[in-house]
Amino acid sequence: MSGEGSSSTNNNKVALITGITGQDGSYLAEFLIDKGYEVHGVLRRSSSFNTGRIQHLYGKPACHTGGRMHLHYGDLTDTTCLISIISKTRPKEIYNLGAQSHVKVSFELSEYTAQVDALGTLRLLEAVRVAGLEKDTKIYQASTSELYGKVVEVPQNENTPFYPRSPYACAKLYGYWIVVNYREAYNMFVCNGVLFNHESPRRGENFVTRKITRGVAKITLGLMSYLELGNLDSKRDWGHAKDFVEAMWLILQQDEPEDFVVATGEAHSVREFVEKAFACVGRGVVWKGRGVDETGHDADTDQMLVKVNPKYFRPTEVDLLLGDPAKAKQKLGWVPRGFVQILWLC
Ligand code: NDP
Ligand code: GDR
Repeated sequence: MSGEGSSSTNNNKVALITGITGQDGSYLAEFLIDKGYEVHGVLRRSSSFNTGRIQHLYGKPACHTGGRMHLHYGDLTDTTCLISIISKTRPKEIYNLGAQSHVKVSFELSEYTAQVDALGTLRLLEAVRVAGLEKDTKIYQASTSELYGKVVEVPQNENTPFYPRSPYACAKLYGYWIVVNYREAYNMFVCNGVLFNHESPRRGENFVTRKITRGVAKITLGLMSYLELGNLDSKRDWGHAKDFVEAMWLILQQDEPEDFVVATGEAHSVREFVEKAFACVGRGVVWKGRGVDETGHDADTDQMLVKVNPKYFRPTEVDLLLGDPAKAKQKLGWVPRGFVQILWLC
């Protein structure tokens, strides 16, 4: 697989995506292929198939016979392979989406999360320099609203100070600043997209939106009796992943490298998400009890549908994230969709 080099290295439209098998990577690959790019992706070796989100792309003539999608085994913890892939493919644009991206898991895998999310970003930047491409290659870094953590202002914009609240956010903080530093030190075209939560039917099943929508479906089909959740009162600014990958591309099409907040500008609680998800199958939810004893019941039958389980609480929580996408709207001409559609698309 790694033997497949770039078939059109003089082409300006050659992109490399780390994290191509993830939610965002799969939408971005689709988006770039449709725009005529030759797309290279870094694929982690796994004992079971991890290409489910991009499998359908092989069916596309442009990818299958047109040679527009290539996967290379690699890992953000392996400098040598990054140098090799970048030297061979000579991408004009790199999208660094690869990460251990689960906030709760990062408390258990803190060192690994730092290796991938923090040092992985540094390795990628250095690999571009070692390949001698620092003046030719634009780089997008997947930064996150989790950087704002215990927020110091609402809504959060490009000037809001950071206050990370998890090993994941601390690792991403390093990623953010090393990108800024390489831009200033080496005049590289490297940008942070500070993206707020974005979801889709391809979202990992242990993130709260997919967990809720799948839970509601299973309860409706009689395959599960109730859903167990953690903090019901945290609020997130949820958008759709398809919209957000377009913003990533737009960020790299600007004349100057800059950082952008990408968000919908609307926040909703997990509790509200649960209520709206059950409303989709015609059920109202009535809440009883408080804190760890809180439960949600069917408004008509009193059947218990939701139960709080402290196992899903985080040692330090991020209570409210609400982004101000004014700069992205004004400079990129980027427009997000609303919350109602999101529920349908999850
Ligand atoms: P996913 O968890 O769906 O995808 C993560 C991707 O990274 C997968 O392709 C995964 O591979 C890959 N990956 C994990 N570890 C490594 C590693 N050591 N080396 C190389 N690749 C690795 O995340 P999303 O698509 O949701 O997010 C994309 C990026 O954007 C991430 O960096 C995330 O932190 C960031 N982000 C996401 C937001 C969101 O709401 N979705 C918001 C803000 C930022 P595999 O498939 O093999 O596991
Ligand atoms: P988040 O997403 O931590 O914001 O990170 P997640 O969906 O995991 O949590 C959102 C909020 O829901 C609360 N919650 C639960 N979360 C999960 N996963 N499972 C539960 O059972 C549950 N119950 C309540 C959480 O406490 C939290 O407040 C995502 C990731 O994609 C990051 O990579 C990205 O950087 C940020 O979004 C922006």
